[in-house]
Amino acid sequence: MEDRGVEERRDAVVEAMVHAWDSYRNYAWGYDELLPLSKGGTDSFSGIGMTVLDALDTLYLMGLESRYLDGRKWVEEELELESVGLVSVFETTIRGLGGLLGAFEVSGDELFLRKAEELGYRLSSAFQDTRLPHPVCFLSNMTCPKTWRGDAALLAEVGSLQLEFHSLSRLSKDEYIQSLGAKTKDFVRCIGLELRPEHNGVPPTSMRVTDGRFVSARRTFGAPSDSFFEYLAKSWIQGGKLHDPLRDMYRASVGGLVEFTETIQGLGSFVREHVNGQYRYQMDHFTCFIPGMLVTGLDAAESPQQRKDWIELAKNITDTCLVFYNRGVGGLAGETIFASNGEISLMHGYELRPETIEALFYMWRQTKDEQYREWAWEIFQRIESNCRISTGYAALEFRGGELRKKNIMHSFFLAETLKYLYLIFSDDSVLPLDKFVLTTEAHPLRIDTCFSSF
Ligand code: DMJ
Repeated sequence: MEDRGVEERRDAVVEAMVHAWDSYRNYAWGYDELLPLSKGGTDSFSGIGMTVLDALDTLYLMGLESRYLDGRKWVEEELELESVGLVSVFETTIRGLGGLLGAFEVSGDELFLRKAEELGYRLSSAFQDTRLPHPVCFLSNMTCPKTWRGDAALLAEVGSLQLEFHSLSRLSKDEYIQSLGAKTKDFVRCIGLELRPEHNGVPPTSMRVTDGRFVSARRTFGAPSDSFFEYLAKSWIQGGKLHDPLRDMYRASVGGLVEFTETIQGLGSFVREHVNGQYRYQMDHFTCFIPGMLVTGLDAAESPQQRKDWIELAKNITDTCLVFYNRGVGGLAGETIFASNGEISLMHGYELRPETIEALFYMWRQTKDEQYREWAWEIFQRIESNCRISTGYAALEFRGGELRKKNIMHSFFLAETLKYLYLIFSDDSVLPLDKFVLTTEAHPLRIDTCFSSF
């Protein structure tokens, strides 16, 4: 028998999704994201309807059928990729392509696969003439201009496209589309070739797309590198745990993570950055993706002892992320935490981000310790009381000594934050982790056990 309290909590999360979606539907339909304060929409991703694409699989999983069908209809009748301008290849892959593929995986509806093929095809202009992918391209005419960074791109941009493109290649019957997954895995191999022993498995934050050379002296597990590490583990799992070099790259990066992590009084396991030969005591909220990554990648451990160590590290970093919340104004965490000479300073505010809730979800699945559900519920209630307004959910900033609402509801709030909350109060049979791998945007992609890759 299911615990009544859990069922009620899950229903409350579903109601929050209804409120977020209906607000977007009422005030920002077809725009990329909702502006909850001004009751309008913004095309923060060049007008691809990002919130629709990002939210589809969450709506489906929650059983919100009429809303899901409304989103489906929009994809069928309104999504015109040929008229979308300049996009970030990374954001469009993880949110848009991942969203369409996740919707296909949960529903089996071929419409989403057809649209994913078209989007994957248009994005593939980024892969044509350089060693690493261009970071931005026009979907309309499939050209890729330089950015203000010139030939440089960021680690997550070039090294975390492979989960989505691997799935697309596997599902498509088109020969060209089938070739794209391998290309995105080649990018990761290229990054691996540039690594030196002194990097300790942790590449610098940026590299030249022309020749793959590193062009930064900063190394971090936070932005803009985070999902690179996550995708090492997850693409090894997605490919049936068959490709040893990928597993070895992942293991090496966790070795680096151990070096980067220091215990700090009052904070616990703090994941530092490395800049110009020195550690810097700065940890992003983004970094709270690490416990989920560690739990997902446990089978890559070299020994039972290492497995235990990784679980312990995951637990400790989750605890640190909770400290960020408990010490933040309103009980929510801002973007970055600094620690120096025994002093700790937190940025206050909250961007509706999922990473700590994601950590709680994976720790719950791994340990079945009820405490993780309790913490998730606590954070959900803080979101409800601080971020919810009659026209949606608003991110928060700390200005003039108080928390103020910001005029944005990010699409990842529907794709990730509310999905992880729903999953934590659901049975493990909803998205079983031996059958699905969740992308960095929490879109479920099926693990293929008889498909050797990389
Ligand atoms: C999401 O879009 C993805 O998780 C991405 O990898 C980085 N973080 C944002 C949400 O915080």
